[in-house]
Amino acid sequence: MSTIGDISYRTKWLISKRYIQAAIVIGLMTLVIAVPFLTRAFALTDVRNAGVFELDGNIVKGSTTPLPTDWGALFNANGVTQPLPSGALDAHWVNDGPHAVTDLTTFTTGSKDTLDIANAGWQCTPSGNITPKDDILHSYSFAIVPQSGPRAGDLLVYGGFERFANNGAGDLGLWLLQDPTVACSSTKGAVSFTGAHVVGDILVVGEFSTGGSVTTLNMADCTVAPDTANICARSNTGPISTLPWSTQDKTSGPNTLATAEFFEVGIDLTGLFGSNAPCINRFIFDTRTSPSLTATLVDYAEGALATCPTAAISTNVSPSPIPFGGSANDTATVTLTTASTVSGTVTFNVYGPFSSPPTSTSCTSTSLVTPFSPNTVSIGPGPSPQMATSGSFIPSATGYYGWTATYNPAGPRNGNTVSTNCGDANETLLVLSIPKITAFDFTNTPNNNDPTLGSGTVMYTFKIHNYGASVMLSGSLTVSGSASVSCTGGNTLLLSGSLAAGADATFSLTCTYSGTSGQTVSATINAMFTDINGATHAVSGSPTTYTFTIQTI
Ligand SMILES: [Ca+2]
Ligand SMILES: [Ca+2]
Ligand SMILES: [Ca+2]
Repeated sequence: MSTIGDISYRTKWLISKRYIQAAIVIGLMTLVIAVPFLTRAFALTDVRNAGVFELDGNIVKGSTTPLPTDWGALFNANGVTQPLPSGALDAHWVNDGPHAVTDLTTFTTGSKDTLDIANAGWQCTPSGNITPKDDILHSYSFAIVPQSGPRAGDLLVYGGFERFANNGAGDLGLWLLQDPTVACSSTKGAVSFTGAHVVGDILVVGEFSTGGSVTTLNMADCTVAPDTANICARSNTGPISTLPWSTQDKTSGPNTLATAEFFEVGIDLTGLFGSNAPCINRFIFDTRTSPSLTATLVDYAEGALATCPTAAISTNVSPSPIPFGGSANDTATVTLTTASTVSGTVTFNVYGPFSSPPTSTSCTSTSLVTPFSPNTVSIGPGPSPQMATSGSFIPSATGYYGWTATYNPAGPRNGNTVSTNCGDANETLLVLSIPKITAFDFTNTPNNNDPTLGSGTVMYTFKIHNYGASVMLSGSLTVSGSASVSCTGGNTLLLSGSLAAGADATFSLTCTYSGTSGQTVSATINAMFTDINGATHAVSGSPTTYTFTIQTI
């Protein structure tokens, strides 16, 4: 059994580092933190005393501790992520063993931290012969924003891994990467990584060294300056035999980890970066020949860890349709993929008027309605989802209008910029002119409204008033019935012609009829109008039909 002692103790920040590829200077800055270890007894704690995760050098949640979670509570025996505690953003478990199986994810010897990931700077290769102390078996990640306590609102990231042996000195690194596409796996020969570094990527390095008879391991950050240090790491100071999942060790029996074969670290990214911490999407634990940036990298285990939520936006224009002269609003709902805060602005734009419902290509700079657009309103801050309503839009012409809405987050922790598309459902406003039938009557002679003689003359009159902008009328007044009926100029009176704003159009039709008792004469208005945008709609108003019955005595 090995012990850990004389753990190197140092802290180093390199806040500016450049990767040079093919004579092109790529302006990448990487924060490099050498994890300082200090040997001392420790109590159960968390990074910056956050009180949300057990950084206690073991894997399972303590039965008597007050802290809400540990690795063994985040994942089941198969590494499947379990329901996460309040404020949690993401958690992933990666299998990188067992030792006897060829590992498809190890670095080629030419891969260095100082190289960019892209352009073959990092390459992977399979290996069935990893030095036991450098062989990672499992790794895991967790991100949370505490909802209460001393670090409420901070973005905390945790990582942990198991290794196969503990003999001799050992070194490790943890990359927190923003590019979600960083990955590599090879079944034969060297394969280049996908993805690239992004300014703000983070590397944490640390080391195990042997000697002495120390049986506890700690990081200075956890206990020396617990309220201000933003990194806190631990290793197991004795064998771990209680594991939620199967693992192995070179010298112990199955499902036991010897001293210093488990490592975990917590990082307060808000403490390091302030409110604009980079959006982490991948984590990579590696083993290495030293904490140096030019160390030869050995094994790695990579997985996802999304610290920033993805935003979705949905919208609804209401009311629609509206009469010309009315107003409408658009309401946007922004939803985040994790329990995060919606905060920022929503910008609404209106396009039109169009003669038909807008499509995905309708919204152009020439159809943008100004000065109403852009109409920017604040949204949140508040827990997802949040809603924002545009200002009231009063169209100056009839027709169809298309709305779009864009969420502009205050920061990456509030999600990404996301927009609706032109022609989306619920984003079309229809503005109608409002011609209306304001009068419809008829006069019967010789016996008005009492056609007891079996025959007579009926004159129909009706009026359409235009409350809106100028329109073209169309349609008809049609007279028919089971009685014999004949109208001057035909039984159908066609409606046609323009109707100016505010004007009346009056129509009349005279008919003669004859029939027996019970037979009917009926007149129906079917009036339409076409607005200045070419859209055709029904004229409103009622009644549109009169029917009378002949009653001879
Ligand atoms: Ca624990
Ligand atoms: Ca690996
Ligand atoms: Ca491995």
